[in-house]
Amino acid sequence: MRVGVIGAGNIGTAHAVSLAREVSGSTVTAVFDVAGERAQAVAADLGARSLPSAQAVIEDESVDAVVIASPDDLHAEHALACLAAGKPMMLEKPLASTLEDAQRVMDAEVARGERLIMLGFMRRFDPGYVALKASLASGDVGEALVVHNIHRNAYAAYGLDTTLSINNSAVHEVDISRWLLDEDYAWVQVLSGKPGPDVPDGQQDPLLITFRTTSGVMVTIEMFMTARYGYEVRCSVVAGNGILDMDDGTFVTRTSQGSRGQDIPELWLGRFGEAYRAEMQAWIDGIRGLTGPAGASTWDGFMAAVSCRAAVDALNRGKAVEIDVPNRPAIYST
Ligand code: ISE
Repeated sequence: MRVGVIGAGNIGTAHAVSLAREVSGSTVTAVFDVAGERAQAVAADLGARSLPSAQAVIEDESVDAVVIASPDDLHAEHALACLAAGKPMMLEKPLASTLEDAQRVMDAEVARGERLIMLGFMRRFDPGYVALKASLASGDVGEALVVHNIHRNAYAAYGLDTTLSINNSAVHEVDISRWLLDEDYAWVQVLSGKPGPDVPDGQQDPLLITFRTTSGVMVTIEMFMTARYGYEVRCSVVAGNGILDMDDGTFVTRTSQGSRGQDIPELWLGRFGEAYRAEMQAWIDGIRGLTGPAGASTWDGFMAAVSCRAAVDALNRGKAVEIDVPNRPAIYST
């Protein structure tokens, strides 16, 4: 698969390098970024061409498939252009920056009648979450009653904006808990309280978000964007017959000089490196026809957008909000 990459920031560059050097069955042939020198540097490093626009990448004859790692508010525009060109894409999360745009992208894919989008919810490929889902599915601890999530960033990489904390960050927990439990949300409430020391006036951080699923499982998310000390993601499931805590295989405990400790990453690339690599391999295998569709679909991205919109409403209105689950279009039934 000859892949074109739109967006050569941290994550776009990581995907490009992984596709060129680690994933089997793919090469990178074209790169675009608004910062032209960055695109040129990545392209030169990987033996690709740097092109003058996102559209040029999408239309280029040397591009069979596209990675979209542009800013969130351009996801819909770039996804719609790829759909129009009939090219498969790995679209970074979230599906779009608004629910209305998410709906437009899903409608366009449904109108085409074929699934071309894999959404970048990489945690579905993280060994920790995969093991957690397998343990839960084995039935050993019984039925899930509560899922507790913790998601902390050392600092808000895109500036602290409470809506973005939900739509760009907590969206990961919204998706992964829905995937773990295999059900949708029916209800959400959001609390904020005393702000952390780095929180500007008018913004709220940390947030405590609670969803209830259609069968009644409670899902809690502590979303703390300005935790200072490092990047940390945790998940525990409280079930009827036991507890599952996700181990974080990335850390080594070092005991020396009378103390015991672990290094923790500053950013998500350090924590989820293997998940990103596995996600890219699954995407390439899927579009080469070696496996079926992999990872999160447009429907999963749309349901995450519906759920995040309800959470933002709940925060702004200061009360719980009910969530209506729309009908799932037939192309997403498998
Ligand atoms: C960022 O965009 C990501 O996707 C990271 O995985 C997440 O942890 C971070 O909070 C987001 O800002």
